[in-house]
Amino acid sequence: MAGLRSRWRIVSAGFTENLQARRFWSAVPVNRFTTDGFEVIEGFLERDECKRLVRLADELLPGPGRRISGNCYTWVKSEAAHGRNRGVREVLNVNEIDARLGELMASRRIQDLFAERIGEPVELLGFGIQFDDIDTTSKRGFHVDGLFPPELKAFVYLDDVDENGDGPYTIVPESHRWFLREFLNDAVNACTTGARRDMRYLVPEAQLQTVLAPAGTLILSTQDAIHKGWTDHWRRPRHALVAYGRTASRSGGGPLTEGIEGLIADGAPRAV
Ligand SMILES: O=C(O)CCC(=O)C(=O)O
Ligand SMILES: [Fe+2]
Repeated sequence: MAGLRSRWRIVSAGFTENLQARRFWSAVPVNRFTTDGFEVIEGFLERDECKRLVRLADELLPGPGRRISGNCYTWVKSEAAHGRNRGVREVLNVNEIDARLGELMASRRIQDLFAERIGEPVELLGFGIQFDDIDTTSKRGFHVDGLFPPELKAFVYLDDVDENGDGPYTIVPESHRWFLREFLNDAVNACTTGARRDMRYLVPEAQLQTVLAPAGTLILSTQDAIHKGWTDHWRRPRHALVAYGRTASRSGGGPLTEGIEGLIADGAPRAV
C-alpha cells in the first residue's frame, strides 16, 4: 500500500485537478452537453458502415494483445493483472489502418461537434473499436477517467443497444460539475487499495442514465462525469467505435497509447 507521502500527493493532486475541472466547466457556453456532461445524437453512422466496422473489429480482435501495424494494436483487458473488464478488447489507432476512419478523423466532424459545444477547438488522438463481451462479474463500476484536462470521448454504438442487458453506456448527468464527491472518493481511494479513479461512495444511483439507442448513435461524453459500462451485461455483446478527444490547447497529441505497456517490442503480450 502507498506510503503516507504518496497518499498525500494523490489527494492534493486530485484536489487541484478537481478545482481546475470546476473552473473549466464554469467558463464554457451553456448547452445540453456542457450541462449534462453528455449528449446523444442518433443516426451519426449508417447501418452498413456500422456493420463494416463490426466485421473489421471481429477480424482484428481475436487472439492475444498484439501490434497490428504502425501504431495500431489490440488491447486485451483480460491479460491485465487487475482482473477488471475481462470481456473487453479494443483495437486502437484503427484510423491508421482503415481509410474510412482516417477520413472521418480528417473531416473533423466529431472534433467540431465537441468544439461547438465547449466553445474551443478539440483534437482527436485516435479511434478505437471496442468489443464488450457479455460480462456480469468483472465490469468496472462507477469511475471517472480523469478530472483535468478534460477527456472527451465520443462513442458510436455499432450494435443496437435496446435494453440494459445489451451493455449500455451509463452516466450520472451533471456529475462533471461536482466537487466534494469526487474529492472524497479520491481521498478514500488513496487511503485504501481502491483504484485511483473509482467512484464507490455517494453516487446517487437513482440519477444514473443508461443510453439505450440503435446502432449508429453517437454519444458525446466528458469522462470527468461519473460513468461506467453496464455491470450486468448479459444479453449480447456490444461493439462501439470510440473517439478519444482533448481540448486542442491541452492536448499532447496522438497516437493513443492506452494499455500499450502490455505489449513488448516484438508485439508479444505480457500481463499488466
Ligand atoms: O464502454 C463503456 O460503456 C464505458 C467504458 C468506459 O468507462 C470508458 O470508455 O471510459
Ligand atoms: Fe471510463
